[in-house]
Amino acid sequence: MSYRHAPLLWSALSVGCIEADKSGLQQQQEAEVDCSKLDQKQREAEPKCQTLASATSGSRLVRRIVFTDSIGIDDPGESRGEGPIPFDFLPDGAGVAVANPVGDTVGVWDRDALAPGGDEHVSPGLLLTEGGVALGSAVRSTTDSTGQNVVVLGAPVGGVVLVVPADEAGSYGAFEAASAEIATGMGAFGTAVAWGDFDGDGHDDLATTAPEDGTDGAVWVMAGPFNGLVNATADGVRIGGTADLRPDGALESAGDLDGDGADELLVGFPDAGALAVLHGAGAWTTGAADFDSADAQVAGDGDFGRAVAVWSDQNDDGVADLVVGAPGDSSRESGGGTVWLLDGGSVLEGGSLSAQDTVLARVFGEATDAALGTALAAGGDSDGDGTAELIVGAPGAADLDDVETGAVYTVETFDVAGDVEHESWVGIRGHGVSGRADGSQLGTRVRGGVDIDGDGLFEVGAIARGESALEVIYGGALD
Ligand SMILES: [Ca+2]
Ligand SMILES: [Ca+2]
Ligand SMILES: [Ca+2]
Ligand SMILES: [Ca+2]
Repeated sequence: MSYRHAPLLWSALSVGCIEADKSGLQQQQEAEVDCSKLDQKQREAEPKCQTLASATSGSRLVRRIVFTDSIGIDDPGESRGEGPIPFDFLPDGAGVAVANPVGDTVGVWDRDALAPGGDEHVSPGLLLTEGGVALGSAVRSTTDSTGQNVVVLGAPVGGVVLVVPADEAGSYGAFEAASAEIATGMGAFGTAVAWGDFDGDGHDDLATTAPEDGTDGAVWVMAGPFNGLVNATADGVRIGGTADLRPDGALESAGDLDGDGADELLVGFPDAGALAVLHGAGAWTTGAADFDSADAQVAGDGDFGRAVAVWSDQNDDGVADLVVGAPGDSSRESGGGTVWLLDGGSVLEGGSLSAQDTVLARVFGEATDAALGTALAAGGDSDGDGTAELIVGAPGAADLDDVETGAVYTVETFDVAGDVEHESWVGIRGHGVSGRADGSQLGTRVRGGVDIDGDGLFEVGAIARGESALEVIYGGALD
């Protein structure tokens, strides 16, 4: 592989190291500040009002892949409609799987195709197709509990989830090789998928949303291991939505937050503005349930629950903390969006909570319609300082010239204060990358946590929806 620095592929890296002055911060928390009455310069000087827009510059290696007819469509813009571009990196940084659900195709690119510095088109090494099922509406790649690498694909028009294993050469074969086809055939089953050991028996299980199942939607949970056809209706467990809680957003395994050996499940309800937390090995893993019996419900505003991620323990209480995106939130800028950092320990205690009850920090999008928090992912350490980062997408964010390119941020930490005034934003350290052009919508989807080139620094992947492109931003030093 050849490596070269990308020559100003990014118009500007729009977000820089923002380090809140903590002594100043504490003073600021004593006084009320109305950020909406300050201009941009005043806000940037005011810790309580800082957003992700403060600037520096830098460069990292990047690789862009633009999706053309080689993944089964003639006109990427037209054929994709307005739909998303789901993707996931393959385990061990072996490549990436990117879906076009409108075209019923999933392309798989291997590591070599992602060599940094390039901008030329590369066809996927493998193309998976299955007509008429909205293949790849959800894409999740993982290593299962037996050590097998799998790609899990949701196909909600077909009401099916496919589990496709890697062969001995590490390639993902045709669907004939799918180790499992898990289906109800209805209700948009397969719209979002999560993978974890929810019942705590040592085998990975599958959860999927079915937002059109019945009146109020549902989440289905199927116990692994999987082999062949699985009839979810007969062998799965249904968690029914309610009139207030229709599962139409994020679905993630939280990992084992409480250390009892079973993974917790996080379910987002952005239409309602809520997040449900179901403790692993709960009654919902063996029998029908509904979300009124969730261990915890956290309520927020502005599409709260559109995206969710588990981050490292930010307040040093021994419990990993949760990050929830509310990309439609307008509490600071109209449609600017908000990312909430919630105290995982408080959420584990359970009950009916508001986001404010459990907040450690929150960050506001810096511009109208920035939609900060549209996508979230826990990343690895991309700059080599030893701390893993959180990846945040804001597809409507503006760059330093106020061009709405979208942006993706790698957040080192929110500066969590012991006694947080919930209305204040308490500082952040992070970096950002802007999209290439007006309307790029960089940050529509984000993933991370893989080291593709093996240099020990982790890469960040982000969809630029407006360009029908994936940008892979390689880990490296920042200027
Ligand atoms: Ca299990
Ligand atoms: Ca647990
Ligand atoms: Ca914590
Ligand atoms: Ca790397």
